[in-house]
Amino acid sequence: MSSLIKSVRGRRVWDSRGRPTVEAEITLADGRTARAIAPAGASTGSAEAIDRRDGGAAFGGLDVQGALQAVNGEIAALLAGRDVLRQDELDAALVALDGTPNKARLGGNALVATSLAIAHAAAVAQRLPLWRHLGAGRNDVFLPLPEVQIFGGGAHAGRRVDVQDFMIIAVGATDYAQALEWTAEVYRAAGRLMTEAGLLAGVADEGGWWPAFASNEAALDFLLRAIERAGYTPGQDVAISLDIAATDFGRGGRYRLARDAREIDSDGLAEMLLGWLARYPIVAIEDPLAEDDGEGLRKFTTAAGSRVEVVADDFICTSATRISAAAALGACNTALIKPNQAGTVSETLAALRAAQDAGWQSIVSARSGESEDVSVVHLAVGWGAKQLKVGSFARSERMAKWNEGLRIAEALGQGGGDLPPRESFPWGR
Ligand code: 2PG
Ligand code: MG
Repeated sequence: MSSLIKSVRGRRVWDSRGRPTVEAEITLADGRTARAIAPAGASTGSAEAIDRRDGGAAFGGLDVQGALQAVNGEIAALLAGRDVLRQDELDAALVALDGTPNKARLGGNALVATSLAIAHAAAVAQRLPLWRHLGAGRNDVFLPLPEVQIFGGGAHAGRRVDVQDFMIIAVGATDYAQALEWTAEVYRAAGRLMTEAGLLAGVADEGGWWPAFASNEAALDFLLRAIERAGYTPGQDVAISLDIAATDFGRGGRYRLARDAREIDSDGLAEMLLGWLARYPIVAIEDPLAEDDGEGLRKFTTAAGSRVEVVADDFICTSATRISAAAALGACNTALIKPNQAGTVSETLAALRAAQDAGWQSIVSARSGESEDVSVVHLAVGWGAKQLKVGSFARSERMAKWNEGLRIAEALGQGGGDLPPRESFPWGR
C-alpha cells in the first residue's frame, strides 16, 4: 500500500459562477490519483484565509495563475515524497511554508485545494471512502440534517432583499432521504406560489428562487405558505432558518436595510429579528449581527440562544481560537464550519473540535462559489457534524452534494441514513 506522494499538480478549473478556481491533484507513488477543488465565498468574513487572485483584466481580475504556480512550484516541492496519511503534519508544513496569518502569500485557494486533495489521497491509499477515512474509529456514524435554501437574497441576489439565505430544516424527518424528499416538496411549492403571484424570476447564486419580494417579511410569509402548501406543519415537520449575513450591511453598530430604506442600530436590528423569531417557526439564525458587533451578538444570544441556534459565520471564520473566544464571551452557540475559511483540513477539524468542546452545535458548509467537489459532505459525515449547509435544492454543484449523502447513507447499510437524535438539537429539547 503506497501512501507516498509522487507529484502534486495544480490546474485551473471553473466554479459554479463561471470563475477561475484551483484544482489540486495528487499522484501517489503507485500512480493512483486524488483531487479537490477550492470553493469561494461572495459574503466573506474579514478573518478568512485569503484567496490568491491575479488582478488585471482577465476574468475580472479573478484568475488564479499565481495560486497555481504556488501549487506546481513551492507546494509540489514541499510535498514530494511525503506520506498523505500524515495530514496534520503536512497541513502544518503548508501553513509554515505560506508564513502569513491569513494564507495570503501562497493563497487560501491553493492551500485548501491541496489539503483536501491530501485527505482524498489518504482515503485512496487505504481504499476507503473519504468519510470512512476521516471517521476512523467512530461507530456512531449518522448523516447530517440538511439546511437548505429556498429563497436566495443579500449578496447572492443583487441585494434584492437584505437577508441572504431563507432556508428550511426538515426537523421532523426520520432519515436523511426523507429530509431531502420534504425539502424537494417545499422547494417546488415555493416555486409554484411564486408563479401564481407573478413573482417567479429564476434562481439566485446558490439555486434558491430569486427573491422578487417587497420586504424581508414577505419572503418569510411565502416560505411559511410554501411549507404549508407542501403539506407539512411549520415548526413541527419543517422549520425555517435564516442567514442574515449582517456583516454585508452593517458596520460599527449601524445597519442599513436597503429593502426597507432605513438605518437602524444594533439593538434595533436585534429587536426586529427577535420579532421574527416570535412570529415565525425559526430554529436557526446565522450572523444576526455583523462580525464587528460581538456585544450585539452576545446580547442576541442571551435573548434567543436557549431556543434557537445562533450561528456564527463571519464572526468566527472557522477558527478554533475565535470559536473559543466567542464561546467565552457568550456570543453565538453554533459554528458554521467552512474548510476554505480555515485554509487546511486540520485547522477546519480543530475549529469543529473547539465548537464541540464549547458545547456548541456545528454546521459544515459549502460556499456560494462551488463546483462538483463533494468533499464537505464527507467531512460532515466523517467528523460527526450534525448539520450540513450547501445552498439550495437546484443546480448540480448543490445536488452533487445532497446526492453524495444518499450514497453514503446506502453504503452504511440498514439504518445508515439516520439523522442525529432530535434531542441533540435546541428545538428538540
Ligand atoms: C454563507 C455562505 C453560504 P458565502 O454566508 O454562509 O450561504 O455564503 O459563500 O457567499 O459566504
Ligand atoms: Mg453565512
